[in-house]
Amino acid sequence: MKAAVSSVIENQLQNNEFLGDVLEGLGRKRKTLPCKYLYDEVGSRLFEEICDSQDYYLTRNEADIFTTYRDEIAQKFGPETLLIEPGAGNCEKVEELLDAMDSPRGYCPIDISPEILLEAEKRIKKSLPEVQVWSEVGDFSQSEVWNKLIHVSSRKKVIFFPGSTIGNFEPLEAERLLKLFASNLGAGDGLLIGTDLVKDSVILERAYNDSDHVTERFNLNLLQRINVELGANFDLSLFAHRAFYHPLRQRVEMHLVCLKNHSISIADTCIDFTEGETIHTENSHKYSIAGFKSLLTRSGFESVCFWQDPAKTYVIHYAQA
Ligand code: AVI
Repeated sequence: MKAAVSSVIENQLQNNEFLGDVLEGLGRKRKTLPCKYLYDEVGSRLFEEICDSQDYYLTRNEADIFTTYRDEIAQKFGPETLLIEPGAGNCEKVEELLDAMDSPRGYCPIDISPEILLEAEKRIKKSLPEVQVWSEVGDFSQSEVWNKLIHVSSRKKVIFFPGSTIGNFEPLEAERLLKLFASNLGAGDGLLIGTDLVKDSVILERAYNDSDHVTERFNLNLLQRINVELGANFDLSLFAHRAFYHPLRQRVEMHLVCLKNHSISIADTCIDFTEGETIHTENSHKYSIAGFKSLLTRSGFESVCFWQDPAKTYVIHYAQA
């Protein structure tokens, strides 16, 4: 009963934060919504579909790099390394790596969803029973959750941050996050991180405008989520998905374009939309190898080496604190 009450309170707190962020973002002159809200249950499922799509090369090419170089990568870590994965989700990418590691000390996935973590923990315990797993529920961009990991002793730690997730942070935010990672590592500990490379805008734009329109549904689902969870009345047919590469900012921007002047309401607040204006829902920054190395240096890491797919679309960097 106590647990049920506390989970109701927790849900309410999360909804209040969601409402506050939505009203703040839509109250701006240039409307925006934080991309973390794209991932409710439906959004997470759609994102998995994006990862499997032919046009979204990132997941496939990163997986190829891991399959080709997993032993070489694991050797860089050395024996008895503790692998920490912030934003682990279903921990799908880590098994191959853990399997290649020499007597790993254990694995610490961090995620905001306790349900997803529990399921992933069960799966890893089944497929790799010799690996100890310590899951932590929390927001990896805040120091609190990292403090909870202090009790896990290890000879060496490596933070594993695949999927080009770092690209969804603004450059200064990315630096802040990498500094937070560095502050939770000792000298010689590692960071294994995946980044998408700057490339031809046609390839980039195809990846975020896939021919099956899954990214479009993923983007529009954010409005549906606001309708369901916050009682808003968005008409999804009055918005269109738009994703384009901004060469100066070196990022793919995702927007929802308003197709007709109208107003909506969320919790007694009325918000006007003008035809042609957009809600900016996500940035996906692309890095050159040199550009990312310099971000690593600014954040307290020293680049050790990197691996690429044969078509040189994607990079996995290894750096030391
Ligand atoms: C999770 N993240 C790295 C994806 C990306 O490529 O920025 C999210 C995504 N948005 C649209 N397609 C994929």
